[in-house]
Amino acid sequence: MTDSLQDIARRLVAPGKGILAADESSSTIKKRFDGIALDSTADSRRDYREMLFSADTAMREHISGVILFDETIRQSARDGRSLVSLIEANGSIPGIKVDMGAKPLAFYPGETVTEGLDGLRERLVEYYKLGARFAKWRGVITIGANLPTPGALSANAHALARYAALCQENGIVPIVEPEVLMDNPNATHTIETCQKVTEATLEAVFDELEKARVDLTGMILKPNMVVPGKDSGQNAAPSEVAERTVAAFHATVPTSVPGIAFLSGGQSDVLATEHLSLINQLPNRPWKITFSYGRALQAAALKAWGGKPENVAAGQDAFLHRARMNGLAALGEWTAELERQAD
Ligand code: 5MM
Repeated sequence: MTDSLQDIARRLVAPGKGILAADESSSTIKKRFDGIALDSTADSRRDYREMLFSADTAMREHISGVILFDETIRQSARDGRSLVSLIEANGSIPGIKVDMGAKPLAFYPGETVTEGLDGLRERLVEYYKLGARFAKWRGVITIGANLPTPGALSANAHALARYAALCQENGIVPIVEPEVLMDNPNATHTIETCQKVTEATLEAVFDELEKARVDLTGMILKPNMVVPGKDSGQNAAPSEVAERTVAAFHATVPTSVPGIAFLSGGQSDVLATEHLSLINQLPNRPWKITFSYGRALQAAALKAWGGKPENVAAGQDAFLHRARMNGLAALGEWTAELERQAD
């Protein structure tokens, strides 16, 4: 029997679990590999992802789903098994990034709209056959002088809603990711501005989702946390980040949405964990709240692996630690003491 959208969405936000965002496009993974002086080739990308997906304890206990890039969903491990089957063998759900990236929005200098709707229905049919049961689309919102504009907010929200409807039509759970950037060039905005823009963004997104007749019970929201811009000079207390983030959701996110899975957005890995844990200690949370981190789950593992076959176990240990810490944070049970115990 095929799982319903609601079953898949519920599994993605199961207690103590979250999503591994491993959907870096070719240019992004090249940047990450440059950091460890490793050439980005189809084989090195495969080796890296194989190292992560075959970290059995981390995957089985803490990773509910993995977001893949088009190349990765078609790749096989060194022993010939598909990378999709490695993920499934650990009880985790394969997912796929289906957007084609954020492109300049005509007549809106400094703003983008995410492309990829043309031909999406056919691509979703193929991805389903390849094993994907959920998908991801990221819209990017930039804060700056007079930005974001209502026009860019509405264009990105509309695209997210059309994507989400196509996913559900094809039995795939949409992860709806409207990211208000914290690390764009000259990100001097305050945490107050981030909260205002995050609320305006989520309001526009849910308005368009409703118009597109998307079933909110069969989707996951992947938002940013409410944090100051990286160049703001503001140091927000973790408790303030948690409170403002949840306040933004109360103002905008319908309670029929089953789950919220954060992006990390350029926060340090430990801070992203601490924020998530504090959020999960606040009262009155009608949604399951967890992680869908890319950098914050992978940075330490990538460094420990360093592109060397002899370091696979070290890379997997580092990944297990972050997955475990974030699994605790998803339950509101992370502590600095537990974080240190791994050192
Ligand atoms: C893993 O990074 C994802 C893909 O980015 P590109 O398309 O630019 O290569 C990205 O969409 C990611 O899934 C989310 O932003 C969350 O990742 P972070 O690193 O912000 O947690």
